[in-house]
Amino acid sequence: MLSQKMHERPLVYLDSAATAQKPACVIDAVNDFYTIHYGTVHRAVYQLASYATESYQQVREKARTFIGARSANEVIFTRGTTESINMIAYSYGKAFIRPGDEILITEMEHHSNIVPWQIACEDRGASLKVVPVLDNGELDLAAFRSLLSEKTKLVAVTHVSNTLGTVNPIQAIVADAHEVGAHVLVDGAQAVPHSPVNVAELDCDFYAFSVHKAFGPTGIGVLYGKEDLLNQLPPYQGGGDMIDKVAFEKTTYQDAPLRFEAGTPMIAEVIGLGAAIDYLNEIGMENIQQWEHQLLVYAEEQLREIDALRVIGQSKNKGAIISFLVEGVHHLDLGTFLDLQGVAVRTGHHCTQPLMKRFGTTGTTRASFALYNNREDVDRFVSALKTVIQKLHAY
Ligand code: C6P
Repeated sequence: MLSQKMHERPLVYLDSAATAQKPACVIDAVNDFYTIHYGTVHRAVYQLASYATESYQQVREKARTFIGARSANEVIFTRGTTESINMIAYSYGKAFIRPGDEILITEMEHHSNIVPWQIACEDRGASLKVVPVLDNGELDLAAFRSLLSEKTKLVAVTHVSNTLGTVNPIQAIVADAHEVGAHVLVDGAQAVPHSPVNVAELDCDFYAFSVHKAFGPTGIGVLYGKEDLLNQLPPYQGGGDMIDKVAFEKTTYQDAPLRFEAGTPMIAEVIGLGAAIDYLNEIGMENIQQWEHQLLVYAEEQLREIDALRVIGQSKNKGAIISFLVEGVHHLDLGTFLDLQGVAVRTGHHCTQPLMKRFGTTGTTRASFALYNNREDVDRFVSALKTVIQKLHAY
């Protein structure tokens, strides 16, 4: 993938915040599984099915260690961050949210951590409150504290903003929320692939991420939840695997995690997740974090040389994501011309329309880095950007 050419130029892939490229070990693991090991899970006694079930469960344990959960029962496999948040908005909403309650989100949330809560609030007669973002892209923590009250049922907040790169102080947010008796859901989509995450240390109640952004397959995600809390929630979907006993008079359910995994799961995708975790562990999440940080610093240094360019999001604690505007140039034009230079960046609202409104724009150009990027990529990107801006400004 990464050594090919686009429009006859070396590919510079700077869209890992959207989705990450896959290491060979992940592709091989999925391929091997389909080629020689494939079978169903939790449903049969023959050798292939036993092997598949055992492998599937081993990945649950691997994922538990990877995010620092206390028990494998706290790790639910979903289709991704979006499904994880919808699941909690629905099931938690049904169990806990009452008319007059408040759900607190932030202005920097991805649509998938806004819309499910709007739906839940509408269904449950609750109201949605929004923590504002400061000019530098950090959360207004004073406003957050003043919005917290005994009416707050749940705080839903992103760990790292996919648009600004802001790393939020989750531990402090969780501590403040717990003080008023609120639960906390963390959207970890942009954190897990780039830094060590320990849910027990964060003490959050729910944590969601997508595996395709963490170098694994598409269509698979992880939802962490505290075990006692998960077991108080009703199922999100009904079907095979999630039941204890089924009778027409009354059906009883399994405890977490199976309660939330109705139907034949994404077996091969889970196997791919296991390989992705091994790969990340081998490199080391701290090494990855440091590597990406020096790329961020280097890229921001280079970009400062371009007068017409303004970076949106300059928080002190920042992931390797750079959103920017160029005076007199539409982000779509910029993205299109960068592509012709072999540079893949994302343009548009990044599924954060309220945040775009906050910064007075309809979209930005976004370069996002991952462990496979290097300084040469930054140099190519900045040089392409300078060429493109010069061309577009000449029109
Ligand atoms: N952000 C981006 O280009 P899914 O689509 O379920 O895998 O992830 C949704 C999601 C949730 N939260 C955050 C912080 C995210 O960044 C994303 C996905 C991509 O920024 C696609 S819009």
